[in-house]
Amino acid sequence: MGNIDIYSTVAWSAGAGCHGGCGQMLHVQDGKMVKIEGDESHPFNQGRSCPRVLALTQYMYHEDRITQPMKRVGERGSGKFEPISWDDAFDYCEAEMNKIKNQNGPESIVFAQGTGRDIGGPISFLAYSYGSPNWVQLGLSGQSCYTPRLGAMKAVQGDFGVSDCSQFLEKRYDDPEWEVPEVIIVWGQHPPNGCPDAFFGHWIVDCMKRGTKIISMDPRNTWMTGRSEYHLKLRPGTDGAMALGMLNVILSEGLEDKEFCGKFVHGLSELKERAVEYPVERVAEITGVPAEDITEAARFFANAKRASIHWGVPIDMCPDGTSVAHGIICLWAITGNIDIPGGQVIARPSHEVSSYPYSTEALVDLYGEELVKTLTEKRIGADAYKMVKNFRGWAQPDMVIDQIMTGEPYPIKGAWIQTANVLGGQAARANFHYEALKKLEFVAVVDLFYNPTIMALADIVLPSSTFPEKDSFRSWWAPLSIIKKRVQVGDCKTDWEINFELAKRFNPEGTQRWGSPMEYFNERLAPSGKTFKDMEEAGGWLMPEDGPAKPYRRHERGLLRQDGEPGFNTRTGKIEVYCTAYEDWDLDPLPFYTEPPQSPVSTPELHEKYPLIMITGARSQLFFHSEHRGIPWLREKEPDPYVEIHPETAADYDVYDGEWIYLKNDLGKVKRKVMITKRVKPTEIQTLHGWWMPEQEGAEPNLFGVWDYQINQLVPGPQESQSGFGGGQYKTTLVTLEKINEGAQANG
Ligand SMILES: Nc1nc2c(c(=O)[nH]1)N[C@H]1C(S)=C(S)[C@@H](COP(=O)(O)OP(=O)(O)OC[C@H]3O[C@@H](n4cnc5c(=O)[nH]c(N)nc54)[C@H](O)[C@@H]3O)O[C@H]1N2
Ligand SMILES: Nc1nc2c(c(=O)[nH]1)N[C@H]1C(S)=C(S)[C@@H](COP(=O)(O)OP(=O)(O)OC[C@H]3O[C@@H](n4cnc5c(=O)[nH]c(N)nc54)[C@H](O)[C@@H]3O)O[C@H]1N2
Ligand SMILES: [Mo]
Repeated sequence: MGNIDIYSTVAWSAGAGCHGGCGQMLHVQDGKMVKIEGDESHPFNQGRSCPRVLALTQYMYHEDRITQPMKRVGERGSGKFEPISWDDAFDYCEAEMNKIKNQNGPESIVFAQGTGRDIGGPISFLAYSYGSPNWVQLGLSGQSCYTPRLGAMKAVQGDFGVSDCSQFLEKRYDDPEWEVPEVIIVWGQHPPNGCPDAFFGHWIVDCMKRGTKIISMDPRNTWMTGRSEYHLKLRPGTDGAMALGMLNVILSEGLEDKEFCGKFVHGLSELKERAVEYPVERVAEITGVPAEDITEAARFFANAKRASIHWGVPIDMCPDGTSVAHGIICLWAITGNIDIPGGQVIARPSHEVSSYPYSTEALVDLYGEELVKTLTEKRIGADAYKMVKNFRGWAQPDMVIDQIMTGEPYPIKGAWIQTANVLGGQAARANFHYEALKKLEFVAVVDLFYNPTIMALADIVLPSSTFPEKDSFRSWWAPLSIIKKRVQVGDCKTDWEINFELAKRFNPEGTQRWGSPMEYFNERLAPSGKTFKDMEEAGGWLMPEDGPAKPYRRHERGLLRQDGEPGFNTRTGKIEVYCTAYEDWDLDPLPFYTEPPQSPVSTPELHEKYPLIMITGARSQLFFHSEHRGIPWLREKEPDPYVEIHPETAADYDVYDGEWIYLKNDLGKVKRKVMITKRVKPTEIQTLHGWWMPEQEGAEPNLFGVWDYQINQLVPGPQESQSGFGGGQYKTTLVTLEKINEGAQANG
């Protein structure tokens, strides 16, 4: 046995699964990774790791890992695949995709990704090189993951913002410029479990240890809510009303930061008029939270010198998520908590590096004018929703699947699926997605393990790599990091390598200046003044330097606007609580509240039949969405899909702890194991999504048991938001319980 060498890299994508950013030390012996641990010198995680990273050796060298390109040989769904060479695999994809392009046009293939991994760069590179504007988070109803919050921030304040936990400063908590936030509202988030959106969850805990007090906005009891000063247990999906109620308290009591508002807030009087429509008594009735708790929490937040709001995906999953986010932004804006130490800090990519080009000029240069025209003219959803047209560049997921089903206004014939388990976890209306996607002529999936989506649909499967197996880079906020390849497993290639090869075949002219992905990386990294190699030599990461990407008070120093004037990066130069961009997009320029599409209030009859509000997908540390069910160290800690049920509800339905039952509504029924717990209220239940059983038969009709356990069969769609963003009904589905053994409806 050779020596063990220890290398550093940064975790992102396959392996941990997550939104990434943690520095890791890889212990490598004879070309094989034998152990991994957190890198204590890395400012992001400071040595800490999650269970999924710690189990990475089991993931990388798992016997089920796909390590060669596989081509389907039997019928679709038969689960019969045969290994082929990479050359043959690329030739096959090229030929099949060109066939569709010639017959139907390049827009007839959709390029589907999952959540925010290291995929935006490679998948847009391939989609646009091929000529399709239809890059989409396929199945994610309402594109309800961060996009609504990001879109709202961009529109209202011209920039993105996050809770300031010193993450933009190299010395972190020891930096003299940083100040501890007095209060953080943790709103629809469970930071220790998820670390979403380039935010390390334990930063909040680090702040708590230094004195930060927490207000929790969560229908459930969690580790975090138990340590909060205030815990407002609102009814799922009523966050928009809660934000307006708190705005009402602050504005009617004159607790806003008058100096900041006078200088930097546009439309305060209009906001006041809107907030008046939401007196706390009304909000108490909507949300189920006592009026005095709302009032006290609002005062506690507004009276703090430094406060911020850390928010999660349930905000996006509220109907009109972009408006809910708008209301919450108003809270930090009118209290002057933006761009100050310990407040909401403006987040820009370090050194202005991005993994793919955004500007029209750069897009035309790389992909040609024809493609760029289709981004507004043919991209699905751009016509229907001005916000979708003007923000982010993705097709609207609910409309994509409807179009696959109907063929209107033009047919969709193929899908390139990379980093998404559409049928196993991402899509609401899972059965509808199954039916629609079955109609496609060509489906390629790039993944690491067989899953229900591959089994049901794939014509070809291309094996991708985990983060220790790849070269890549990461520019999502700070630090700017490189991901450095240290080992190789089987014949796996990275997403960049796979897409780069095919992109060159489809767009030889636009891509000719790069001979390898590394040459492309160096071009993207250029704004930092460093090459990949330079960064490697400098330790692998760079913290922001003084300028637009580094806090604080950039709005006072004229660092946020193109014209160099003080103020924010909006049309008026102010934070637009009355939002002129929303006005342009035919949306209400002020925050408002909409009741969830299914709820005791909006559908009382349905509620009578299905009296439980089902929250799905409160994150488990052990699994990333539908992943990791086959990793022994992780699965043994959480072997079965359980549903959290309050003791009173369990008694009403006569079910016992550990009993297998069905959760049921008009869309179907799904198996769960009862966990009796006071984590939830009697009126609500909670269960994790993404369940399938890798140990079961994968071929049709079983598809790894997905139809027994996949909760998204019960989640309805499409979204009904006005902006096209937000409103996936993942947290507000109405269901009932049914006993399995007796077959009959339980009482209740
Ligand atoms: N009921 C319910 N459903 C939900 C949610 C919920 O709260 N409730 N949450 C929704 C949200 S917010 C999101 S973002 C979606 C996420 O949905 P997805 O992103 O589709 O989630 P995963 O199950 O992680 O599927 C990712 C697939 O990509 C593969 N993969 C992972 N990393 C890589 C990589 O680096 N390269 C390649 N090629 N493949 C990789 C994995 O093996 C897996 O098969 O799910 C949504 N679904
Ligand atoms: N380990 C792990 N980490 C992950 C993921 C994973 O699957 N596993 N997924 C990643 C992805 S893509 C995302 S989007 C994030 C999501 O992670 P988060 O943004 O934290 O979202 P959730 O875990 O869905 O829910 C967080 C809390 O919100 C509460 N909640 C539910 N409904 C509502 C509501 O209507 N209003 C309010 N205010 N609260 C509500 C839940 O009870 C829960 O405690 O996590 C990311 N990180
Ligand atoms: Mo997400």
